[in-house]
Amino acid sequence: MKKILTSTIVIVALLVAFTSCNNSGKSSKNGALSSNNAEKVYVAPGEHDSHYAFISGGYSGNLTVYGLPSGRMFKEIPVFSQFPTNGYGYSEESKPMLETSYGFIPWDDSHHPDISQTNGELDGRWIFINGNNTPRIARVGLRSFETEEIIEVPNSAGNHSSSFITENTEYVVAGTRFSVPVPQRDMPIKDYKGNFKGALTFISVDPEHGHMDIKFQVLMPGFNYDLSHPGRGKSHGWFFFTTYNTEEASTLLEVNASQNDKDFIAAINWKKIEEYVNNGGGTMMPANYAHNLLDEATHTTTSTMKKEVRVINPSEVPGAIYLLPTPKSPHGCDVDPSGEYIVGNGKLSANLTVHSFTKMLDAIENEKFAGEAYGIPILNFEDVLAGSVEQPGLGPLHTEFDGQGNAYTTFFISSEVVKWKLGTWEVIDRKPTYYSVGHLTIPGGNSRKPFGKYMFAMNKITKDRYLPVGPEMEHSAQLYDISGDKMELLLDFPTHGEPHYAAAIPAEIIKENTLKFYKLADNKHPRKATNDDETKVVREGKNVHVYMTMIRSHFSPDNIEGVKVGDKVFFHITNLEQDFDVPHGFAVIGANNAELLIAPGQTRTLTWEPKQVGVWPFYCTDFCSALHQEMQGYIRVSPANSNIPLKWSMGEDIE
Ligand code: K7E
Ligand code: CUA
Repeated sequence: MKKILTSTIVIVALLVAFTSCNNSGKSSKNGALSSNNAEKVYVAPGEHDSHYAFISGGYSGNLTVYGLPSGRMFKEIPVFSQFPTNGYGYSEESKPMLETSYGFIPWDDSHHPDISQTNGELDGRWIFINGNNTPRIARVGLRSFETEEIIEVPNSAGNHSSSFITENTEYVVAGTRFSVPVPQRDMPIKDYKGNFKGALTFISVDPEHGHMDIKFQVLMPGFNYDLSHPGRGKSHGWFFFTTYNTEEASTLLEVNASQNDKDFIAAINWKKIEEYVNNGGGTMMPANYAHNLLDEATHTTTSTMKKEVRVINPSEVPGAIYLLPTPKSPHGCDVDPSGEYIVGNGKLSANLTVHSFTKMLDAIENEKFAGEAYGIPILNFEDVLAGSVEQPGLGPLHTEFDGQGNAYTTFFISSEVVKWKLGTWEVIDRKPTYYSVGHLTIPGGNSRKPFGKYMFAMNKITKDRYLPVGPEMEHSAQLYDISGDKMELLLDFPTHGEPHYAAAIPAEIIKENTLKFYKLADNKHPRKATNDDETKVVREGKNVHVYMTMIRSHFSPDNIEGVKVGDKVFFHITNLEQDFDVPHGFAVIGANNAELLIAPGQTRTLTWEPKQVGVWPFYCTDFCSALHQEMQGYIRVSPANSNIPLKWSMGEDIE
């Protein structure tokens, strides 16, 4: 009896010890409920977050900007989708950005943002992101936070293993998820096997301006190229792509593409191919793809159709391409900061496979091949295996690194993030995610220098995490503190669209360089008006061009007459403000597009086709001053056959 009592007392004492530990707030047991964790994400009013997070918008086609650790959304940057909020894709200056070989495409599905690098470290100049559906790569400037360039990717379909960049931003790489006939042609679907091709596209990036140009495409066997990452450090010069459907099935892929015990990671020595191309190698093939570029001085995008692309068949460059067997339908293809380890996240595999770059080079040198696929050497699984993490969880998708020798892998099916050690492959920690996690991001986690303080997981299913808002919820992200041995859940925050991947970066790398306004003196827009003397209305046949200015709190001109039904009116409006964060808006009744939100110093054009006779108002849409409501004007529309002369004024009546 006494013995039992004693042990009970010991247990109670232990429990008390644990509880008091909890009360001190040091234990992770209370999770996000502990006040200590609340402090870790609290950014006081007026204070700034320590990191930017750029989260892909998935089927919104855009890119959102968040602060960490607060989880506050600062901006949605329109990229592939029209954005009525500011007129992107509606204004005449921005419409060419959405031109493609299929015509004007106002939408896409964006997955993987990646920040430019210098020497393998994030330099914060640009962020690249892929359009998955109509294959495109976009470059967003991180001075203006605007989409500056989009290049279409020919011979591609489902541009998914994109847009990852090499460690000096030499290339942004785009791989096709769906293999297709190259060139496209009318052929039976059942003849897929052996006839379809998977294009891996290397797009060079001009080091000064970031301008993109397709350097070459490698026409690989007709597998699905799912994800990719560049080598870095010792493996710089190589690029790695996961594949699935090495069965080359064209129907019921959930069964037919899950037959092979192992698919491949394709290792591409792009340096070697680049050298071959620089010496005139490869074949120019007819193609049709758009290259859309924003001119900073005119604020205007021009779209050019390119007519050929350089293609390479793997057999042309011996020693440049190898296949690493990887179980089982791998999704993420992640390279650690040292460049030695290549993680293949086999969706259907019990273990997580890690390949060794050094072993791969050895096997290549000793020509230890297990066979070949379409002439591409296949290495032996055992020869390239660095190790595997045994039974870490179910449904691994993506891995990132903290720069301290640890890797963090998401598991979709078991809804968790698992932390494990590179080299020993032991599992160190696991934390649940809510629910069904896809990608995860560590600031710089996709570079040689991760800033391993935070990690956030982007989840596919939100369910009960927020107040219900009908059958569809915004997706949810979860922020963890990873500075200790164990991960600590700090915060849930909603995201927009479907964030697949995100890129995050310490704020100081970007924030000092951001643009406050466009300098009027540098404005080279051909239809600008930089003072009231330059305002005018000009008729060119049925087209009426209005050269207008806006400043707190009026438009000039604000009365216009002489426009007729059947005319096409172009409002070219320059915002004369030279101050941070003073945009004005412009909207006119019955316009079949959207408003314009015009940044200080910028010129934007809205097209309006008046269909009804009358006197129609236009107004500023952004509450810009105490007299914002007074910022309005009228345009008189007369019958098509009228001879009311074209006149305009501001501050006096039209006589
Ligand atoms: Cu959603 Cu990177 Cu497109 Cu995985 S991908 S989740
Ligand atoms: Cu300008 Cu409101």
